[in-house]
Amino acid sequence: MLVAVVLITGMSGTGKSAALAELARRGHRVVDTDYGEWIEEVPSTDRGRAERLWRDDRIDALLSGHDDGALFVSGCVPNQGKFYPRFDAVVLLSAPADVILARVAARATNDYGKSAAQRELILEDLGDVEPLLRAGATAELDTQAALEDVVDALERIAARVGRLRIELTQGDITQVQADAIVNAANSSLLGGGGVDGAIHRAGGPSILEESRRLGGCETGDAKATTAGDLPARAVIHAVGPVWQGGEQREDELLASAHRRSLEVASAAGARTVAFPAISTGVYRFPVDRAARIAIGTTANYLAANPEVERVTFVLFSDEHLRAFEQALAEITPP
Ligand code: AR6
Repeated sequence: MLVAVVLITGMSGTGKSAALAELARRGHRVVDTDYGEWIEEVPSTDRGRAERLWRDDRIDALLSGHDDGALFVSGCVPNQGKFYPRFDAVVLLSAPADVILARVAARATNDYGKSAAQRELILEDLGDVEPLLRAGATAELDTQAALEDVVDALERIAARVGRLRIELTQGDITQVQADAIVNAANSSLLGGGGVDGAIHRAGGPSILEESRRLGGCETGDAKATTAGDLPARAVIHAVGPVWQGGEQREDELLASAHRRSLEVASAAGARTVAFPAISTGVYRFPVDRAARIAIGTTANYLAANPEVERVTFVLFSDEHLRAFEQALAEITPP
């Protein structure tokens, strides 16, 4: 799943609680800041009613402590705007005034809006406050739609804005913990030097035994075996292109080797995948160029495939690490 923090805001009666309950039912982490520890009441206001504000320290800890999957936070308080930069999306839930009034009159969970004075305030807020929320929101959803559709849309928003789950590390890929380890193989799939040799040595002979039955692999494709003694579920044997100057579809074939590796890893149920810098050793692919292709292809795949939680590139040398850091910086918003 992506790392994404989404604020769901909107006036009373627009369906924040219902959306949150459904998101929780679907397994997402949710926090309703209308209740409990998140709010402090501040006495003075221009309208003579106590103002309910987010407690900065608590909200700050909530947002900075979240680092896995989607977190949906709901709330509607005057001081929420200062936290907008910390959210990946701010979604306004809205509905026409008559729909809102009918909902608050009918709801059993919350007494707010049952009195004539409160109904008056709701209408006033719709006029004054909702336009401010709209101006700060990155998306708006009309909650006259079925709850299922509203929540589907919220999930799509989280998937779209989620931050990349690509990590870089320097070291030996056979020492890295991941569900699937990608090998930079050759089309015979019968072993070789470099990272291929290291994986076969660390994984033991069963990997080669299985590989023999696969009948080789085209350049740009990938095939899986089990991982032998390695602490992974699978080894994905990818065949990158030999660099021949750049006119022999090398870029396309290297992208394809990454995409196919991720597809095969997904099919094997892997949530975490580790890659070496395919083709940049014996196959002499220029490292900067290979890094951009590897990172770009992986980012596109992850954006469309939330079931893969994390991809780690395990880089052997300082030079490789720097090239991948640069490529990652180029596609990461500041
Ligand atoms: N962990 C992580 N990266 C490594 C490791 C390791 N243990 N060992 C080497 N690397 P290469 P290729 C780096 O040559 O260019 C084999 O013989 C290495 O520094 O392993 O795709 C196959 O059988 C380089 O950055 O793969 C093929 O015949 C990167 O891994 C051929 O080499 C890839 O280097 C494939 O050549």
